[in-house]
Amino acid sequence: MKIDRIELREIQLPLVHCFETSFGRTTRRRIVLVRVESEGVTGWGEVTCGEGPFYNYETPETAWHILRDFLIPWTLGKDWSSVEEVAQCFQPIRGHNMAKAALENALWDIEAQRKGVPLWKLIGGTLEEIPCGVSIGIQDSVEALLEKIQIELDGGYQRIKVKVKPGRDVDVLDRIRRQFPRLALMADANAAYSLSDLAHLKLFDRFHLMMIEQPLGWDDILDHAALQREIATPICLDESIHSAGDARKAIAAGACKIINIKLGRVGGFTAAQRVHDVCRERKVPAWCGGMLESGIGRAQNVALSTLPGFSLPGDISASRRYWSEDIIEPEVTVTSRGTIRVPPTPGLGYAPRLDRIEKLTVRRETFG
Ligand code: OSB
Ligand code: MG
Repeated sequence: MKIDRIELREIQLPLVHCFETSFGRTTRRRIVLVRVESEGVTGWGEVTCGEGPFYNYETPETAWHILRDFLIPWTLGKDWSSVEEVAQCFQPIRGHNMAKAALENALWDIEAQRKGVPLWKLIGGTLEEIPCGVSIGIQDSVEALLEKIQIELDGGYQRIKVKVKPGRDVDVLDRIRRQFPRLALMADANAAYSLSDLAHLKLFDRFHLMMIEQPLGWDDILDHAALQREIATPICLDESIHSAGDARKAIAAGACKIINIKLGRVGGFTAAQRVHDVCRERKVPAWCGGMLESGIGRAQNVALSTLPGFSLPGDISASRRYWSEDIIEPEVTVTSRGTIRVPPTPGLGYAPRLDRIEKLTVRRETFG
């Protein structure tokens, strides 16, 4: 696989509804796209970081820098024997997994097209219809949240995740449980608590949540293990898991019973497969997380979710929950059963819309 040309673009895309978590509110996404040309085949990848260094330390600027000054010069013009070999070459860079993932995933797209197989099959996927849940941001009022939950349930989604933070947690969950006693419900804290909140976090047990996601420090494992010993609600780690090694250590320490796998956070499909394998060998359920992706990242999440260990509904929902118009054709749609049927066509299975991408582009740089 010879890499002939790479293009970086930043697009700006307003969200249909703003999205609020314990670390802030997003109204418009700044997304860096990577487009790779290799022997006549074009592949796309998406940098999934937030606008600011709050979910993790990456930003569109740091990703652009790492891609332009390191990852692109290291790969351009060379003939690679496999995508895994490229992933291996990225190893010496500490972190910056979302920058790495964007380029690596574009190469997986190319590889799938070249072999004439769907991307999801190439990475070892088996599920042809994947279960979907939604992640609902913090709302201005509990009434607004309850209304949103009802809308998503009417849409067929199989589980509801709500964002919580200190001061907006137990009372909110109590109201949800009163109205929806049997709802498949979970809460995501995005690292908003600490072990000193132990007594308070124990109160969550009464709501019979499927899990609580990342209650403690963004890079912590040990405190989560201490917390898991004290609460019945399964802990799911998101921010803390950057690699298969992290997953192995977190599970061994008893820090979580479930893992959220995000392509960007772990550095691309190669690493995501390894995290998946660690979970599967240890019978720890995994699911695919989301980062408010545009269609390109979203379509790659769909592919990842077909691996057999993704046994719980992911945060992968329809394009129209995020964008008035997505940048892929067809858009990602969800059935009335709350599932996505994966495309049978070779490659990504969703075509990037060049006209729309061009209109949304605010910055561009070409290499090679
Ligand atoms: O913690 O899962 C998270 C969005 C941005 C940053 C972090 C998270 C999220 C979500 C939204 O929960 C998932 C999605 O709908 O894409
Ligand atoms: Mg999360």
